[in-house]
Amino acid sequence: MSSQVVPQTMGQQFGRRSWAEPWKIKMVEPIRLISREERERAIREAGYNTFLLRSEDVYIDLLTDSGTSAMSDRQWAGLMLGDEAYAGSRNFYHLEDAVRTYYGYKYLVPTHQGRGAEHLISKALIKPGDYIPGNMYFTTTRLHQELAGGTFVDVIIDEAHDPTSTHPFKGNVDLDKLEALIKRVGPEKIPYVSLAGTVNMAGGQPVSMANVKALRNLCDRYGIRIYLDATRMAENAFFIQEREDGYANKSIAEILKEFCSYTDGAWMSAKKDHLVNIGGWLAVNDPDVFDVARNLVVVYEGLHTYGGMSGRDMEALAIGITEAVQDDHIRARVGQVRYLGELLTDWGIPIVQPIGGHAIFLDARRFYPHIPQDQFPAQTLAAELYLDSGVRSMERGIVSAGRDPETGDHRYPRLELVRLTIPRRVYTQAHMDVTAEAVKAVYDAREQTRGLKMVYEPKYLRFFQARFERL
Ligand code: PM9
Repeated sequence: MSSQVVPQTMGQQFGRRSWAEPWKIKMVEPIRLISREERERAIREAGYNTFLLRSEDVYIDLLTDSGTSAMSDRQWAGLMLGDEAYAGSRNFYHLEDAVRTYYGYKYLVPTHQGRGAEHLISKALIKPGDYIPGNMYFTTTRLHQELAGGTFVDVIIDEAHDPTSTHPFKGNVDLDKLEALIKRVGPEKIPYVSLAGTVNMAGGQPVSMANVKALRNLCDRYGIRIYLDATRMAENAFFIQEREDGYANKSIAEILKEFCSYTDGAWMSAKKDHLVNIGGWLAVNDPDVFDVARNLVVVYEGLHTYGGMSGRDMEALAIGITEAVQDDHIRARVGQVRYLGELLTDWGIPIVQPIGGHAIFLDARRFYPHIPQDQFPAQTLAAELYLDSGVRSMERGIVSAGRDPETGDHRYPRLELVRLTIPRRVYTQAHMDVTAEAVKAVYDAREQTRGLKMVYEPKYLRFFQARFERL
């Protein structure tokens, strides 16, 4: 696959060298595009929420990259090697080895997926009244911090909230903002810094190695721990290799391990970087934190040698970890995202820049300047895109931000986005072309589009289940 637009003439083609994915396809799953009338019925019945569509009614599914990757033949073979013992499964030890080898942490607690690990770390470390600074909120992460009695404080650099800023490391922590918080509330009220690489809600934007090193120095001065959301850290390592001085000749695996060495532990939604359909983990260096988390896991997830996964899931995950850090895999993965983003940029469609690791984020504010934020422009855009083409995307704006737990008011994030999330090793360049053309068609019809009103709102993580009607 090329990251360039297809050339018009053979002359232009001369000298061109494309790259391609480091795999070939062995098994396929049919997909189909239902008619416009059927899509109209489907999205109305789903309350204009793409999470409530049936997957059979979707043509190209860019809802999420979570649990939607294609496993390799080795991972499928690994499923046959599942040791389904209740306790001490051999696959758990393979997983523990893989996490130690590539992430470097000492102790591992397996969980059924990322939010299981977020629950454990939040419960283990946060006391009511604590503050948890982080480089932009993530929906499930912040909710678990709040449910444990904490308050999340955003300390990401300002550029992250500006979709047009081309800062190469928009995921960086603003150390001045963090130090101001430490001085205001006192370090004893900050159980840890919640650091994510890459930053999902900012557009899949990376954190630099220089930033995590400086963060470590600052936190050491105040005795504060750093826990990493490592969900897309392999992708973060790619951006460091590409953009940061001194890393061009280091492998993704080396960069990943160095980055983790500046942190005290990590939680992981293995459904992303690790190329499996289910799974997660928490890994830490502190034996006391491990002790608490290992005790909590048996209450909420399962025994400490499976944590909600079957033996075969853990085997596929252990293999996925080794595949996830291969340089040619990551290059092709981010390259495919970039291919779609470059097409849209060339056509003048407003997206978050620079193009991130796992998705293209359409800027719904610039798409629909006539739709006020409380009429849900991004939710509207996701519904319109599905209607046009059967492409499923996800709202990442005011609906995802939810309500302030103290005032009960909507939170109004500066970023009002729709995410076109690319599953790993699943779609081809032609699927990206079809998607780009669908976005263009919706963009061309933008002036006629009206917003939505919310008619059902669940208490937690409302974006998953809220329902809307057309205004
Ligand atoms: N992320 C995503 O689609 C899955 C559903 S939430 C909309 O982006 C980070 C950075 C994530 C993440 C999930 C989780 C939670 C933690 N951190 O979904 O519980 O992107 O495995 O992980 C989703 P689980």
